[in-house]
Amino acid sequence: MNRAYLSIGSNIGDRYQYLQEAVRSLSAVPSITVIKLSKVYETDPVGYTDQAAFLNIAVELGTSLSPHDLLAVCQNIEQELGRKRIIRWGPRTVDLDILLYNDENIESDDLVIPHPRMEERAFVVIPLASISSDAALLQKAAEFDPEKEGIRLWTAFDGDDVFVHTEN
Ligand code: PH2
Ligand code: MG
Ligand code: MG
Repeated sequence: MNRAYLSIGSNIGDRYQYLQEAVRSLSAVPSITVIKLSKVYETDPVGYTDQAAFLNIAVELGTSLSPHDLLAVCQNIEQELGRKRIIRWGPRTVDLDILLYNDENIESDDLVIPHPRMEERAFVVIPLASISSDAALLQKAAEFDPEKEGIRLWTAFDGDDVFVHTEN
């Protein structure tokens, strides 16, 4: 089983519901197991700043899919949830980015792993470090000042119960 970490973000419409739908869609794929979810963070927009605040989470997956097949799943989910690519780094209903896949380094035209900008982005590193035991990552997260970076805890609970176990 391969171990992958994703970052999921939304800043249009019912952001929380988009995160939920994205996680539900991931866990509905037979070759994917959702192992761990971070809490939900509300984060000021980075890159293109004239847009609404995001909700961001990090997700740990077990999967038998290759990195490229996992990318295809992520892009399908983005399409199903109505994402339109209009502005680079602009508003999106939902964005699923593969951050890490085992310890692999992948550089192809459509996929670069580790995600090339992850370490400079507090909205990625802080949620990710919260579900990781990687010392270097925890160190990186500790170097960010969440207030200065515009990152706030949005839910006080871990996502696992709310996002994954929907049968009750
Ligand atoms: N995603 C981007 C660009 N800027 N800012 C925040 N806060 N959260 C995001 O997920 C995000 C962003 C491109 O994917
Ligand atoms: Mg992104
Ligand atoms: Mg993306």
